[in-house]
Amino acid sequence: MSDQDKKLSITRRGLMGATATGAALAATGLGTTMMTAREASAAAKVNLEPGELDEYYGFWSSGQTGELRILGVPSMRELMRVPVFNRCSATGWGQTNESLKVMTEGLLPETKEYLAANGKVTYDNGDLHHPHMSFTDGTYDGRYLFMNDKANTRVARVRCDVMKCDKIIEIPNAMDIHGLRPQKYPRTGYVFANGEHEAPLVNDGSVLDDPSQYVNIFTAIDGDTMEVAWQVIVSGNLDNTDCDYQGKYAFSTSYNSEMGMNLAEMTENELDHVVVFNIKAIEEAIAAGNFQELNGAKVVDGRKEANSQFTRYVPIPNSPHGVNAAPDKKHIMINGKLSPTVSVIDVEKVEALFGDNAEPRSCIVAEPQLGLGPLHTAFDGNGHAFTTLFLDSQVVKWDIAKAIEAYAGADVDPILDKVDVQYQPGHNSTSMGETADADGKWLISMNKFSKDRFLNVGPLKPENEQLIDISGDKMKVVHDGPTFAEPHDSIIVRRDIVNPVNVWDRNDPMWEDARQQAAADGVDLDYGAEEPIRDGNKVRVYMTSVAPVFSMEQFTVKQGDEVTVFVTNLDDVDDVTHGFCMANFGVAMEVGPQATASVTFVADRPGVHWFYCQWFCHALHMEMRGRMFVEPRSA
Ligand code: CUK
Ligand code: CUA
Repeated sequence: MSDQDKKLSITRRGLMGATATGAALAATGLGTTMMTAREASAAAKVNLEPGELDEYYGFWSSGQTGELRILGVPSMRELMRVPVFNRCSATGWGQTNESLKVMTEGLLPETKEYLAANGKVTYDNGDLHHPHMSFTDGTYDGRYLFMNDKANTRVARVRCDVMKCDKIIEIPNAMDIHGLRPQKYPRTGYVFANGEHEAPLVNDGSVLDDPSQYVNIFTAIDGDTMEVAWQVIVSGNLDNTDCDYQGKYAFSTSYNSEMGMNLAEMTENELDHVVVFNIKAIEEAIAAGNFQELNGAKVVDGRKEANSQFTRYVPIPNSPHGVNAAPDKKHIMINGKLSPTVSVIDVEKVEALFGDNAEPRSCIVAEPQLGLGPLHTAFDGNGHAFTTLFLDSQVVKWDIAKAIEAYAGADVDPILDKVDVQYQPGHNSTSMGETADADGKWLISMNKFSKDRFLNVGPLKPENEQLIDISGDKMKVVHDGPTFAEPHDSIIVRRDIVNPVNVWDRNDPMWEDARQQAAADGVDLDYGAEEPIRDGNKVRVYMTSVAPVFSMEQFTVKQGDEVTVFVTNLDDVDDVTHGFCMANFGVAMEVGPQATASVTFVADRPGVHWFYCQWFCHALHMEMRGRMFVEPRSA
């Protein structure tokens, strides 16, 4: 045990005493009893035999890596990485014309200007925290995944049929999108997104030190069109968000109701708040034209002092973090972070908040003391909640009904079990747990630190995601899953809901631009062209690929030409992906079966240059290559 771990475990024991849960200590002791039959079968389910498929898809964020990851649950095998906000060497994401269109078309004009001044067309980093699937009638529908970029204030959408990102938009007026959740009912619908960092509403350099001019922005995005539907100006900053199962309200936590600019100021108040958004009232104001237009967005004022029907501020102790709607369609959990409590909102009591003289905390029906650092709560669908305790390095299982009884004065302890996790958990997620179909099988605890759990790989350690069997009364950690920077959040989706294709549709909208350009050049993408097509100093090369050959063995361009190469993969077979790499030009991309991909570069290096297929496709994959001849400028 390292010194730091000793300190940690001592601290944890010390703190557990302070949380007044003798039962919890007894419960954690159970981890050392002999394996029951149920535990043995859980372990068997985790270790899938070669060739066996997982029961669930896990969709994972990757934090500052900027991509979406797909895992199998319960095996915790990583199945795929889907580039979104990042630049990907393997797929050419951030380099192909198709991906650059997705990455640039939704940027704000001033961002494009800023990037151009720095010789770029798009950002190549992102901070992806919260991936969530679209809903229909309170459960996942397998259409889309939505996710935020905290680093550059964007929201992205991934198509679940092909598992590729098809839309990225930058959110105007807001700063640094953090919490994100899709509307659950009647469908998605809106994607709700929190701006985390407050800033002057007109942020042109004229205001720094006047907090009264700082605002924060809550955004509803239309998940079908990926356009901003409306925005609400709020008081205090915004952290996480979720919404009800009725389609009436969204809820966002604020850890800085003080509008402080440094740590001391931000943590001054004992009470912060959760903002309740009245979706109908906002929609009515928008429909009636009662909004201001700000950078193209329709914005209403929901600040405290505006006293509008758009928002209510419910006081919550202290710097609340996660927001989680329970599958009972009735309760919303607000996780206290600096307070050892989770505040439980009854959605049926929210309407009264918008009446006259309502007591702002009258919607709170429970506030159990769970332990230190409650961050996020997940559910099993059987009336139980599972909350991560960051400081205690534990997950606590508690009974929602008992917590409500205790709040009403009954002498009952809602805490059912605690289990140690390694170490410092942030989000957790349960199988189907953020839908009405929560099935109570698996819980993932996403832990920020792994410390000594894995072979040492140097000062930068992996995180540790632990799989916990929650099918019995006691939780059981059954698997450690090391992972690279930094999965914040995940969802676990039943596999029958997710049905991606094996081969692209030749008419996919992804290469509509390529199709149109080819038509304008009199070329059919399915056949390619014999020779490059010249258009001033722009040259377009159309080739097809069928393992193990490209349709062009060689082509010639002039030094300084802007060359666009289109590759259409005619192979119509599962898993025969080709690639195109133009060596020494920094150009490489993936071309999936029946897909077209294109890339543009300036041919400024005279001589013979090889292009080759960079995705292993055939016994003669090495031979799948050809030459580009660049005639020197003087010739
Ligand atoms: S979150 Cu993003 S900072 Cu989802 Cu608890 Cu951690
Ligand atoms: Cu085609 Cu490798």
